[in-house]
Amino acid sequence: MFGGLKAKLQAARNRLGSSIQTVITAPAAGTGALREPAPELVAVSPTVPEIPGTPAKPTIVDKFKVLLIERELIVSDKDVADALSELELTLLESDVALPATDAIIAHVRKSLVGKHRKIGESVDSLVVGALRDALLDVLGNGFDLLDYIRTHPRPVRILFTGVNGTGKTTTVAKIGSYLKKQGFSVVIGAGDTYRAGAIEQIAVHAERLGIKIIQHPEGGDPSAVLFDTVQYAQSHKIDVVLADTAGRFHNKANLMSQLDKIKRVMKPDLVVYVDEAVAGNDAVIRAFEFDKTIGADAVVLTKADMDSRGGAAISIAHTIGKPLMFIGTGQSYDDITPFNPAQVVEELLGDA
Ligand SMILES: Nc1nc2c(ncn2[C@@H]2O[C@H](COP(=O)(O)OP(=O)(O)O)[C@@H](O)[C@H]2O)c(=O)[nH]1
Ligand SMILES: [Mg+2]
Repeated sequence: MFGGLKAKLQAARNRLGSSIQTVITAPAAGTGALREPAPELVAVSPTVPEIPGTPAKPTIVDKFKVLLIERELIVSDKDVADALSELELTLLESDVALPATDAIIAHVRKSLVGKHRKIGESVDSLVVGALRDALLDVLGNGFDLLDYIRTHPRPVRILFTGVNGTGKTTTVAKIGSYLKKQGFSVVIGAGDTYRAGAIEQIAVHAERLGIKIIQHPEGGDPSAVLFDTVQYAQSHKIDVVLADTAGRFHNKANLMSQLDKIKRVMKPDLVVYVDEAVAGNDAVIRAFEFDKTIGADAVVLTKADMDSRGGAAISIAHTIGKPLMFIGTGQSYDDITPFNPAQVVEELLGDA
């Protein structure tokens, strides 16, 4: 996951670092900024290993990674302009939505431009710190479903929505399995009464997972099935109701009014919008439209295993203002990961 974006961010980080290194080593000229002359800064490269027989020749990247900011460093807008334009392009190419890209660039610029006086900090940690803060800012806080369930009256009712084929039914099964392993009791409502075979599909998952399912015949009213599911949960003291629904587009008025009715009848605590990470910016736009039309409290992005660009995962929370809750990473029940922004940022910016 995020493999492509990670490599690109690494390149952007090196590029930003070397443009700041140029500021440090260049004589104070031109911009009028007060810069420390080179002798005030210590360029040390003790970490570059000596290979016997070959004199170690640190690359420019190695150099700036250990170049320490000893006194005041002043970076101007102009110094990082080219590197920031490259970062912008990198993000857009990775399908990061424009508003999220703009926010990241503005944040990095704000962190880097101006005065820095951090004794002993390396240029690289200055750059990584700027990128980390910018990414954390757009990724938001995530959504801890376990904590939500623990702190809300039972049964917690969760309604899954989205367009066709994005992985709603699979996600309902995966989350059912995840919650069961965490010790919660679960009932699934087979709310896709529309597509042929949909009821059987979710019923097979439920049976494999040992989870109770409530179903009506194909073609029935999904509100009625989900109403029955909630009633079952109430009378059996079940912790969580997971409601599957048929896929639909936000601009199909009749299907959206059906969803509206479902909401009125089952009164979900959470409406979860499911889309696929591989759809990139399209997923972000659809999530935005869905949220506007029917509302969404959190998002799940599936098929992240098939997406190395990572753009949708980076931009969705910032663009629609709703947290990303889980990432789907494959076809097995365990292929689901709670979205943890700090972990994702470490993965993206880590050296490994
Ligand atoms: N690779 C991969 N495939 C997935 C993931 N989630 C769902 N799928 C597959 O996507 C297809 C559609 O899933 P389904 O749950 O039926 O979508 P729905 O129409 O939204 O209910 C199925 O073949 C799933 O196995 C995922 O995280 N990774
Ligand atoms: Mg389905």
